[in-house]
Parts: sequence; C-alpha cells; structure tokens
Amino acid sequence: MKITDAKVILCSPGRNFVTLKILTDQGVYGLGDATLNGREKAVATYLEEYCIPALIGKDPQNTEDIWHYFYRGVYWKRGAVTMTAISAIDMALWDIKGKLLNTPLYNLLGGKSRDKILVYAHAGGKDLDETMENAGMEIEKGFHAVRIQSGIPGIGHTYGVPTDSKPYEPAQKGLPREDYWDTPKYLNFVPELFEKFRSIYGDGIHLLHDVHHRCTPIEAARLARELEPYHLFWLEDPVSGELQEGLRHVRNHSTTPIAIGEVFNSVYDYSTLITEQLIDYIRMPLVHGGGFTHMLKVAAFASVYHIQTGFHGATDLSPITMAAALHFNTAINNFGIQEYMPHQEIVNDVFRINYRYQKGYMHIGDEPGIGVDIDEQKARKYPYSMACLPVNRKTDGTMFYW
Ligand code: KDG
Ligand code: MG
Repeated sequence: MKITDAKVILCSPGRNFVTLKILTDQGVYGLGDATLNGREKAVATYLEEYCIPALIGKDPQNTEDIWHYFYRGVYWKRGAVTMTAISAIDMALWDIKGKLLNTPLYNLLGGKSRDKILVYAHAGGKDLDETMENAGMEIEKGFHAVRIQSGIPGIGHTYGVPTDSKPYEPAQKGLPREDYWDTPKYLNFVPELFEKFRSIYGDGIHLLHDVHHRCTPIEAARLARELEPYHLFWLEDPVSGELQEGLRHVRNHSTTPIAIGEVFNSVYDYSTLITEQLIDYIRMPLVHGGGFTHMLKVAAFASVYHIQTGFHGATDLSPITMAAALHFNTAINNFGIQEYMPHQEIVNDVFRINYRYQKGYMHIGDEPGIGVDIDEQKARKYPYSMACLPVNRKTDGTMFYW
C-alpha cells in the first residue's frame, strides 16, 4: 500500500484551521489537524515544502517508522511548527489505519476504558457577578466541571474573558493586540473569585482556573496555597512551563493540583515534571504533541507516576483534534478530564463531526478511523485570514507572557 498524494487545506469558518489530507492507492484517505494558532502558514509551508514530497510512496500503515522519519530523521527536532506538522501526519495515518481495519480509532489504542468522557466548560465574565451568572448557566447545561476566569478590577482585557457578549475567542484578526497586565492586582483578586463561587454553588462542582503562564514560581506558590480552601480540580499553567524546575516551588508549598503543557510539544518538556511528580495533569494535545504515536508514550510515561491527562481543547484545535482526543481519552487508563470549548456553528459547515455533548460528558461515534470529514468545496468558501493571539505588557510597558 502506498501514499499517492497529500494536500494542505487552509480555511477560516469563523477562525483559521489547517487540515492535512493524505491519499492512498487504495482510495482510503486520512485527515490530520495541523492548526497552530497565529502561525498557521508556517506549518502549512513546512508540510507542503518538506513533508509531503517525502511522504509520497511510503506505506501509510508504518506509523511508527514514518513518525521517526520526520522526528529522528530530521536534524532540527522539536519546536511547535515541526511537531504540529508531525502530529498532522500521524493523525492522518492513524485515521487511514482505522478506516482500513473498519474500526473506530479507540479500538486501536486499547479499546474502551470508559463509556463517556468528562469535560469541563468555560465560564468567564467581565466581573465577579457576570462570571457567577455565566458559571450558573454552564451548571444548568449539566457540566460537572467549570473553569472560571473573571475580569479583574483595574486591568483592561483579561485572559479568558469574552468581549462584546461574543463567545470567547483567543485570536483576533490582524496583528497582535497589546494588553496590559498587573500580577499583584490579579493575585489579590483570584481567591475572592473562588470564595464567591463556593458560597453560591457549594462544593459539588469541579473548579478549574488558568493562570496562563503569568506568575513567577514564588507567586504561583502563593496563589496555589491561597486557593487550597476551595479545592480546585486544577490550577493550570501557574508558571511558564519553559522552567520545569519552577514547579518545585509550587509543589513544595501547596496541595492544589497542577495542570501544564498546552504549549509543550515533546516528552522532554515533561521529563522533570513527571519524574519528580511536580504536576497532576498533562495538557499537551495530540495536535501539538506529535499525534497518537508520541502521545501514547507520553501518557504511558505519565501513568507510571499516577499523572493523568487533561488535554487542551480550545476553539483553535479543530474538530479533528477533538475527535482524536475523544478516541484517545476513551482508550487510555489515566484519562482525567477533557477541555471543551464548543466551536461556532459555522465550523460544522466545513467539518462533519462525530461527537456529541450530553450532561457533562462527550460521546464519540463509531465511524471507522477518527470519524471526522472535511468538505473541501465548502472550505474554499472561507479563505484564510491572518489572526493572532494578543501580547501582554506590564503596566510600565515591560514585555510579558501572554
Ligand atoms: O491558542 C491559544 C489558546 O488555545 C489558549 O490561550 C487557550 O489557554 C487556553 C486554554 O486553556 O484553553
Ligand atoms: Mg490554557
């Protein structure tokens, strides 16, 4: 069996997505997500110029060898662009494998370890009252786990808070917007947010929060400790993950569970964090973490240390990644939770999806392979349009993490 062709489909139904389609001499094709928010064309070019020509003629069933061909076989390893391209190739090849064997992908990853996938919703508001109201709406929809983010008095735009009553979307058209950030104001405010939630809704809902890389290790340690009374499911990205040792401070001072890694792309980003048990959940998604071939190894490594998965699932991960994650989450033993930020309705004009939400859980369909399809004709109706994530400055103008 041979790969005969592959193409990159760039489209923007409401937001940009990059999709890789791999075709074979048996008429079976596979799809992979190659979306890297705000850097879409870098991955598309990497695929088109370097990977696709090397894929033609290879046997698509050899997922392990092809993965290493593009990883070990290339001198310039790791990095978000390279790893997103490898992820898309790997997803598409596993999609083909499932279709050839006429079975849903979870069967090739270990079968069913569970019937439904626990997901968390997002509730963000411009202030405490709006956040509480939005959280109440998510609880009404049946969610058992809610991530709460709130506007902070004295700070303009805040991460995770929707503007103009539109659903939250991290990227904006054109060049990056410049936001301002004030860590002391944030640290003083956040405990109040959780206090308020618990006083209104009680202890029955899992609570999550994303610091979005904005604390130093010692600030993160303070926050994690001050949030202990509210029993968070997790505190996400309390520090920038580039300094793995920084998590030692957080761990030494607090029992609040920690999730990290939505910007990671390799098992080596996690090695200290896993072996020293400095975290509780891995966030690295299939689309940036090397696809199934690599993530199976990362999840197995984490499971040895009783660390669970909690994959990134914002709107910039395409429906292919969501379905892929649901197969993966169905199969592995150390699944923890899945992020669920629903795509806009217009996305379904291009992608045919095979999953559904019901009462706090997601359910994946039984179509062979990953089970998501793309309508290329419809995709052409929504051409790519540049959009970027914002950047952050401290109030004195110093460039900071976003
Ligand atoms: O592309 C970046 C977004 O997906 C990210 O900012 C969202 O942090 C995020 C999350 O936890 O969903
Ligand atoms: Mg995050």
